[in-house]
Amino acid sequence: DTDTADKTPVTLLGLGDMGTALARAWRAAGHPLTVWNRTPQKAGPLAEEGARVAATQTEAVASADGPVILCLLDDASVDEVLDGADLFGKDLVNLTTSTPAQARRRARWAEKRGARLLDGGIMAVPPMIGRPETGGYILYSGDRALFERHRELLEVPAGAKFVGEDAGHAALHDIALLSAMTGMFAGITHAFALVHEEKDLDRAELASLLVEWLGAMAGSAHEIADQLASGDYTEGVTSNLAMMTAGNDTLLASAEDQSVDPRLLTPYMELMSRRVAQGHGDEGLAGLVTLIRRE
Ligand code: FVH
Repeated sequence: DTDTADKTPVTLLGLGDMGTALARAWRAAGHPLTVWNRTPQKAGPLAEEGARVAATQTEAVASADGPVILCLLDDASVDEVLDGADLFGKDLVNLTTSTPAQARRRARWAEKRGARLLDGGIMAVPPMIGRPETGGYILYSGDRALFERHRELLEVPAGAKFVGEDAGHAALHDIALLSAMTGMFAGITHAFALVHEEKDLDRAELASLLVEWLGAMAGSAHEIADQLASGDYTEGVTSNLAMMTAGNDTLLASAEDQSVDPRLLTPYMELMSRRVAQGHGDEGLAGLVTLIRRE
């Protein structure tokens, strides 16, 4: 790959699995690339592919003519790496996974040092980077002007979605999506446990059915969002809590019959029953949100 004169130069700190994938995507798109990693050996293959390897992180930042991308393990490693670097006038894009509070603190921290900051949450795994057909994307929040200025470059590794000027909002969306995914994985685990001892049951077929069913049911997120927005938790309800709670008994009886511990499901089922006991059996799922909020 060769540099393309009209492409914005990129400086990338952190060459773990994700950092390396990002680096390769920018190189492949012709962006002049400077890299730095704490363990210098990891930069070797990228140097052979045409990247410039900075001797220190401070030198990498000082010489940056374009955005400085951080892709490190965690928020503490960002502190460690940027400690002592002169950030005045620099454009920082932090793709290190952070909590929303850490992202907001980082934005204030950057502002005090005269830098602009975009926070990013990567919704992709390394093999999806640089391959738009896989549907990966990166969520960004913070400095909107910075996002617009570098949009073309940010769209190289994966789709780029700006989710707001509150610096914590990319991380908050990232964590919300990962949390929902965790619940989905719990459900899939329970489903496979139910069939675990069945000799003549095709797991691959069950997997296909799960993918189809979960995809169809995920649309209920829109119903919940509409109900939360209007405050009317009965709005547009297709399956109400009373009906679903009655169905839960069948799910639990089946788990018992199939010798499966139902602990992945019962906390959620208990919330549903509590809401019904409060007299809200005609509602959809939105009311459960209020039950798990800590006042
Ligand atoms: N890999 C993935 O599937 C996920 C997908 C979603 C987003 N994450 C986040 O991306 C960040 C980087 O992840 P990664 O996959 O590149 O992680 P590692 O391969 O473990 O590399 C970690 C890099 O961080 C460097 N590092 C760690 N601690 C320090 C420190 N104290 N000072 C300086 N650098 C540090 C490490 O350096 P080295 O060990 O090679 O010297 C790596 O470059 C992450 O936030 C994920 O949550 C990836």
